[in-house]
Amino acid sequence: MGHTNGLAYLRTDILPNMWCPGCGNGIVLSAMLRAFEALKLEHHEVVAVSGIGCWGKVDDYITVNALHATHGRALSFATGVKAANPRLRVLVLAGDGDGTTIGGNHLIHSARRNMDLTMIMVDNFNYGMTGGQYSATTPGGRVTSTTRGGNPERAFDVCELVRAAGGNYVARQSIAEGALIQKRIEEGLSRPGFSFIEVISACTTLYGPNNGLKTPVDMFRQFKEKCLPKEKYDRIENAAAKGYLTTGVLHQADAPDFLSQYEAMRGRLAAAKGGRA
Ligand SMILES: Cc1ncc(C[n+]2csc(CCOP(=O)(O)OP(=O)(O)O)c2C)c(N)n1
Repeated sequence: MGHTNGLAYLRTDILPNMWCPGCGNGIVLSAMLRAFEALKLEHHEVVAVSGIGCWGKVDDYITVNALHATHGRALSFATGVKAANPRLRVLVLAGDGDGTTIGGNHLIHSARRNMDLTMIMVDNFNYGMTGGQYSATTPGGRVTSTTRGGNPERAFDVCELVRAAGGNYVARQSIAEGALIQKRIEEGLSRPGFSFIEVISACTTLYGPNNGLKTPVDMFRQFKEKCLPKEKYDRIENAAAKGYLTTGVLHQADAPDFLSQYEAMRGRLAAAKGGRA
């Protein structure tokens, strides 16, 4: 395949896409397609499993194999696909609601199991598709359609959660860093075990305007100011409390992934039975 800047994986017959003007999903999509091309992935060896939501609609725009799963359960379908055919590269494409709220339990256990999947979670801090309800990543105090007086709950740091649960690779970038998103996806796809990439993104119709960021440019400005690599982040006192987020590769480990442990178990059983698997 020649150099197509990712276009070889883009489904063009249904464009324009359904996303709102200024939405970050297009940036993540093009970074992902460029990553496929940089890794020279063949269409037949990739399966993208998406959940339900605005980002979940991404499977409409790609020409690799795609499975549009149920809300919050993309990881379960993806686990089944990978277990059935370990040669496939399986991606999970989910929003923050999908990945951490209704699907939070699956996220914890996919990381604990260290399933060889690459999850790209687009975090726009709310449920975009269904009208901007709050999610588990909506920061405290923020206004959404279900927290009109300011969110009384705290958000959790999903990258920390995945690291603590046992995922091999954890990274975060914002949509103001398209080339780095591509790099993280390439790294995630190249590493065995559970890879998690959080992309901080703009919901320019709901979350942004609800919180004083009236235009996509306002949201971009805020990401450039608040999403910082670790060296810069560490220089800010109480950075997390002030709404700053660390970007870059946040964790890397080489723990064995689920399927290699499973094969090792089968080998032990076969040996115990005198060679018959
Ligand atoms: C079991 C179930 N519950 C609720 C819904 C309704 N629903 C569809 S998408 C969505 C939220 C999507 O938000 P998020 O995952 O953050 O993705 P975004 O749309 O912001 O990209 C909800 C609640 C559903 N489809 N299925």
